[in-house]
Amino acid sequence: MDERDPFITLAFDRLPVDESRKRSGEFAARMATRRTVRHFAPDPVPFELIENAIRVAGSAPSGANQQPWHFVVAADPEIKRRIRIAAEEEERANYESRFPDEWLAALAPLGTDWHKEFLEVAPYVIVVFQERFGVTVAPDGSACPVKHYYVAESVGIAVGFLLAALQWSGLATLTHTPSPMGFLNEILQRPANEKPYVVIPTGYPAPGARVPRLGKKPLEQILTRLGTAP
Ligand code: IYR
Repeated sequence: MDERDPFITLAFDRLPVDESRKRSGEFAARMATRRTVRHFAPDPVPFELIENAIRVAGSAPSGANQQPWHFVVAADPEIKRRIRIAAEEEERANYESRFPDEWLAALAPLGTDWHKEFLEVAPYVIVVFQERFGVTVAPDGSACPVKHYYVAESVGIAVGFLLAALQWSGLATLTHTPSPMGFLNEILQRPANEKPYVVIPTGYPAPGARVPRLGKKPLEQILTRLGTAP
């Protein structure tokens, strides 16, 4: 094996097709039970589950493999409290005056308002940052920006992986986007090339947690099949 060869042979375990069918069905069934949860139990969750889920997120494909993401996991009650206070301040202004009526009407079925207690109650609040550009150090020691490609798409895919991994490991999640989110750079001390993408409280649901009666579009509505593969 030539260590200088920039290509390696793919490591790929081809599964027996029955095994593929079984796994695909199990995964689909497990994911179908996912609901966005806004009421969490304060119960502890092994950090290992979060670490593994972030490993999964970090395995996502990305533009030019630049992996333009960073995940901050807030478990410290004081930091979670500061995030809650700042998020509620923005969201209060959103709900009370900034959201147009059309937006408020779209949100009505979700039953959301400016209160964001979950930011303190959930044992972990994962804050996902997108690296809008990279930073390298030039020979003279100055910082140079590096262009990143397909940043929002790449981070979106990684967040999809993250949510699926957390669901698969038995945890509930919420995709929360307080707006604007600039306060997160300050509280979490992230550099200016990083922009908050989404906030994901995770943990176990509170006993008896309620969720809106919502459904997903049936397969026939979201899938168009053209022909049959051999
Ligand atoms: N960020 C606000 C409002 C909100 C917006 C959308 I679009 C949602 O799907 C849910 C909420 C909040 O978190 O309440």
